[in-house]
Amino acid sequence: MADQPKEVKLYGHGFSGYCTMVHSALKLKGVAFEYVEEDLQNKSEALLRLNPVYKKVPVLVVDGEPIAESLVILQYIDDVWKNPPLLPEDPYQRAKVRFWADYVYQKLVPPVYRIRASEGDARKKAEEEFRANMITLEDGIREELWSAGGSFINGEKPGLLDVIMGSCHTGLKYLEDVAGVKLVEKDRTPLLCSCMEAFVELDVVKGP
Ligand SMILES: N[C@@H](CCC(=O)N[C@@H](CS)C(=O)NCC(=O)O)C(=O)O
Repeated sequence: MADQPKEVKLYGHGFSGYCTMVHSALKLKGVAFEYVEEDLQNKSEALLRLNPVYKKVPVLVVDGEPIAESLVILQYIDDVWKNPPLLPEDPYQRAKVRFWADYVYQKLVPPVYRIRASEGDARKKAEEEFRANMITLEDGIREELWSAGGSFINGEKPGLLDVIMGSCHTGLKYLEDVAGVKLVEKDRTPLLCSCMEAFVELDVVKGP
């Protein structure tokens, strides 16, 4: 077995859902790491050097090697620290999970940004788009991934999609409060709601 990495450092920001995903995955895997909070208005030289292409957090640095982009980082974490696994073993099932993970980034994140940046009709349109895309995600997960049993999309233990959606729960609730909108609808997306709630209640996720 390859040697386990020795030094793990996460550059992040407290209000970033992307960083929460990486943070949660490291905690689920029991990986000890150093956390560096970035000032995004005044980015450190280290961040600019470690992520010269996008200049964004999160960046995970493992034994001096930087990895950027949250979805890439999450899959890297799963490759290096095998247990508990976030992706299924079966290649087709892995592809399905990756498809829906990408869907979250392509179809749920953009309307969230638009809700935050707009008002009136534009905000209403973005809200509707978000809610409709949540229903598509719920249906897709039910049809292709979920196997009834366990509190998570993944089953008994949280997997990649639980980490992604669960890590967005607090931010979505906050956005609902400040923007006065309803984004997470229990009656229309009950599976997603209960999995997200189960995720944030995990002791290991709630802990430091
Ligand atoms: N696609 C990236 C997005 C990361 C991202 O947007 N990070 C934000 C914080 S939530 C950031 O660093 N913003 C600083 C900037 O845009 O200059 C990922 O998945 O990691």
